[in-house]
Amino acid sequence: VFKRDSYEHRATLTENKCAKDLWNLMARKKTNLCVAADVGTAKELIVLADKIGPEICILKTHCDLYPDFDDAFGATLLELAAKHDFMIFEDRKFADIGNTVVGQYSSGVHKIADWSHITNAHIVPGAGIIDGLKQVGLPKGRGLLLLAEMSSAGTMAKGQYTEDAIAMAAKHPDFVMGFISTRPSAWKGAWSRGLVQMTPGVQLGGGGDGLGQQYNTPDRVIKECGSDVIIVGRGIYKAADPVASAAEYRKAGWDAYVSAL
Ligand code: S5P
Repeated sequence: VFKRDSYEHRATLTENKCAKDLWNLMARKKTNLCVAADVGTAKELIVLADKIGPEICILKTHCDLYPDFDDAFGATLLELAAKHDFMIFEDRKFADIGNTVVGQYSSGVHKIADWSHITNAHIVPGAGIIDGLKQVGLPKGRGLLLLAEMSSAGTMAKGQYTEDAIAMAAKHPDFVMGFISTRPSAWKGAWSRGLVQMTPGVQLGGGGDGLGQQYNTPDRVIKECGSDVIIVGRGIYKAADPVASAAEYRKAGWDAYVSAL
């Protein structure tokens, strides 16, 4: 078991507003569950978010999946986030040069920075991607996650690449709020405990999906892999009863956290 500090304590170790808000939200609401709402339409997403909102700390979106995305999308989600006390994470996985991501993050069709508290980026372009996103996001109080590892089979994000992500995060403590990671308990490089570790590839039954996704259980992800937030997609939105399933994942994730304190 990877021993950890409480979420309350970790809130005091970050310089990023979003990370502080998230640590405090998780402690107050007693949930470390992020739902990956990869449903077919914005309409379905909003219905789902209203139903499972009470169980989650974060609603993760892929706004380019929804054919009915419109200008009201962000405001509607922000209302639900306030109603149910959760944060919004647009899983955009930016991967371009600084100048290009400034436009992709702030404007275009989706205007992500206007409604998403959290977004994420690949580090493959180098540090300029963080400078670009920060120019847009920091004045709005947003937070950035770096993809330090991925859950998919054969991922290139390992070893030195992961170490480089840790080093880049350390240079931007005001804006980088944490990582997408799979096994931070095994990381060799030192990283600030104010940073949040979020892990996708979570299902109670384990296994995979035939397209490279690899699943671990919530218990293993929190206790052995050293993560802070479990990201669950199909395990919840494809379940016969998504609300009951979200409650089950929430309990599994929270029990694992409490038992690792
Ligand atoms: O390495 C990663 C990073 C991410 S953000 N592996 C992932 O699966 N994700 C995302 O997590 C992916 O885009 C999807 O939205 C979610 C996993 O969904 P599930 O249905 O497999 O639980």
